[in-house]
Amino acid sequence: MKTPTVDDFANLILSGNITALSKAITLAESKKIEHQMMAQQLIHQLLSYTGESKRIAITGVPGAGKSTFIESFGMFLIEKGHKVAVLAVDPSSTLSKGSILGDKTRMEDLSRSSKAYIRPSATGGSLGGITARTSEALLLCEAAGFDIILVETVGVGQSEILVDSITDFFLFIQVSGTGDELQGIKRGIMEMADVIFLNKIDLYNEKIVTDTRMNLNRSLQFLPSKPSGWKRKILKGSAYTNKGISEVWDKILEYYEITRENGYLDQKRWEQKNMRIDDYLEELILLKLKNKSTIQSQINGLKRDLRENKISPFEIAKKLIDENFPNL
Ligand SMILES: Nc1nc2c(ncn2[C@@H]2O[C@H](COP(=O)(O)OP(=O)(O)OP(=O)(O)O)[C@@H](O)[C@H]2O)c(=O)[nH]1
Ligand SMILES: [Mg+2]
Repeated sequence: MKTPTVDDFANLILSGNITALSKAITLAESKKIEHQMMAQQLIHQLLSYTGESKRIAITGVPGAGKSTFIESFGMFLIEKGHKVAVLAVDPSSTLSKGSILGDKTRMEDLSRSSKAYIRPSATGGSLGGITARTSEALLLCEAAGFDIILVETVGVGQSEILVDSITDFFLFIQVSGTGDELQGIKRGIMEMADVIFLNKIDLYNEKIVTDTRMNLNRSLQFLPSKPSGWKRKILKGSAYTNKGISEVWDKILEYYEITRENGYLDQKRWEQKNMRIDDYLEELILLKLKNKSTIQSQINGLKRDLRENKISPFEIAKKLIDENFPNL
């Protein structure tokens, strides 16, 4: 069989072919430069078919119910006629070797549906790398006709900043409970949240849920208002029983209406695109440097001085840049 050209590939993706989509994402994630370049050619071909989806971040501490929520929410959206892609981002996955996110056992119906596509965690050496890879996967999913992209990440630190830089809307899943649990939520995450979904209300009595909501509301009052003009909302429900799922969707639709109207959505996406330039600059410079055949011998030549504290690691890096890119 002849090797598919970029054109063949692009046409398959545009026709919604999932095998081609998966292959394209794998190419984009590959460490091999020729694979990455092919993925970039593809993305170039497909760019005019991207940008139409709703890009939604779903985060929360481990066990909050993100995957269960995505299963219920995803099926709800499919019933409404949407096509849903789920991407998982886990910056720690290079350490833990594999990810618990994008866990298909929690998304059984969704993973069986022809209207859904689930892609477990992207791996990548650097944070910038993971962001770039996930945004490439996102664009490819859009070209394949997915109009809702859910990006799942675990809310424990830097990962949600990363995810915020590729999505439009930020949903934070929180378990109902006592005030103690709330103190565990980082202020930064609360600031980013557009909707906080108090999950698992089937497990708690109404008073606990109401108290949690009140406490959360109080904390929200101390946060600066969002540049989108959107006021953070707290909703409650259960990913198990589907309670509250449609309310989340209503809020998301409201959010898009407001931010399309006031220009924030365009502005945010524009800023995100500009941030990607920085990601790629870092990556390409590093790649160019590492591909130079003389680089290793240059470094080796300086190692003795490094060991003897005659030169610092910074000075070595600077020297390499200055010598290899004299015009920079
Ligand atoms: N009772 C109840 N249990 C829930 C609900 N949502 C999720 N769970 C349970 O909570 C546990 C964790 O759910 P997951 O969906 O895997 O949570 P997660 O946030 O994706 O977890 P990680 O991917 O490990 O970060 C599972 O045992 C779910 O069955 C809910 O609304 N009610
Ligand atoms: Mg999960």
